[in-house]
Amino acid sequence: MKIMVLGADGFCGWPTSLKLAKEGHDIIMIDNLSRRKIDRELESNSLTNIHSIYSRLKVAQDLGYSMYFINCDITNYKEISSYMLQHVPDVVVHFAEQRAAPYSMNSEKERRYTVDNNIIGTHNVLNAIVDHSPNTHLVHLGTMGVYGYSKEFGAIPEGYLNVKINSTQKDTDILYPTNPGSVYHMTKSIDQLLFQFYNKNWGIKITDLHQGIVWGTQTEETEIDEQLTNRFDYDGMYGTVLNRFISQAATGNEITVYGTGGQRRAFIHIQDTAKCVQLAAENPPDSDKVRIFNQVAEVHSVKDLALMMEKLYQAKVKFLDNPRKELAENQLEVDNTGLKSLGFEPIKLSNRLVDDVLYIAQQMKDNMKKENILTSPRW
Ligand code: NAD
Ligand code: USQ
Repeated sequence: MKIMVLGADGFCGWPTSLKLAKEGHDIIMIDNLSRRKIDRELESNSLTNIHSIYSRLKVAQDLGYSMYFINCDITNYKEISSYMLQHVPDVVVHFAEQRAAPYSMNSEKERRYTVDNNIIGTHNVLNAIVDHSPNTHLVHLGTMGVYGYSKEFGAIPEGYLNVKINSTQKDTDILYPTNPGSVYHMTKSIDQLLFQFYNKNWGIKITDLHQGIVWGTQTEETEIDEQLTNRFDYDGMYGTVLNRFISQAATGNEITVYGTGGQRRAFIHIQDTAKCVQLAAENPPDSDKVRIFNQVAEVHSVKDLALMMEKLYQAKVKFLDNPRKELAENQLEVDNTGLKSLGFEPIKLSNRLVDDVLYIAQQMKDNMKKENILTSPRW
């Protein structure tokens, strides 16, 4: 298939592009390299040494992969629509959004940037598909954060909640009520409404993958050559909790638990991100309803992860005032039967896998800027 990957230079986009290319698909990679620019703006960095998109691409092409890169900002409608018209892809995989909750809550500049970038970008992609490639299947990376993280309505279903209407006593499926915890998560909630409308009105085929927190850094595909190395965020803005804890343990820093650590979240390994996107892309839905899958492997509390670091690596755990407005404790159960029915066999957290990531973090420990560990804004 011809697959256009938006956000193909990012943490999830790069290994997924490689995986899809290895599986024999033709990959048109699109990115405006804004994530690398934000690293410079924050004076932060990936813990791993990442090569330029052009060096990455050259190595991948030498391996025989059909990959091609376009530097394009998807908020520029003229550009993204002209590439859609030129390529008419079978599938568009959309990773190209500002994805850090803390960054999106930093100040009005980042709040507005996140909304402008994410909403305009997603809306442009939908319009480019309607106008130039109406049979394209859009696979979007959403987030578990659109649901909030509670068992208020029972186990979290895949996008739609079955309810009984009091006045009619009839059962119906409604889009799960959104409960975002940051401006970033709010943009993903708005994306959902855009998808419902574009599907209803134009019958666009859409899969929204509500992904949990991704951990790990390398995949089978990025390990092939040093120049294909994937990024590893550890800082207070972009680093996600488990990778932060692993990198903190690897560098002799304290494990930074926010609040009590009673927050339960869903997790998935980066190799599985690539696998799940492949499964969704190769198995398109009907166009009569937006298909929503929960892209998660397992649920853990933040505290349990910290205690695991303490036990495995004798790391010191530090409980800090929580900079975020979130539930101090929550219960969470998530339905992930959709992707499993397509063949997804989740990789679960194991000592061996954590050891692999820890080894990389130890190798790269000189790259860690300690002053960037606690940079989250408070909200
Ligand atoms: P990332 O920041 O590493 O990658 C995003 C990429 O998109 C970057 O390379 C960036 O330059 C590009 N981009 C952003 N705006 C763009 C624009 N307007 N035009 C073109 N390119 C643009 O983030 P990631 O961790 O790879 O996340 C990818 C997607 O997966 C995001 O949409 C995110 O919400 C979702 N997701 C990520 C996680 C996670 O834990 N990393 C979990 C759940 C969902
Ligand atoms: N946390 C700590 N200590 C830290 C960092 C985080 O205790 O040093 C806690 C946070 O308070 C929070 C939890 O860990 O309760 C998760 O935080 P996170 O930064 O790992 O995850 P989050 O902000 O939710 O965002 C990440 C990705 C985002 C994606 C989301 C999936 O950055 O793109 O959408 O995970 S999910 O969380 O399932 O909604």
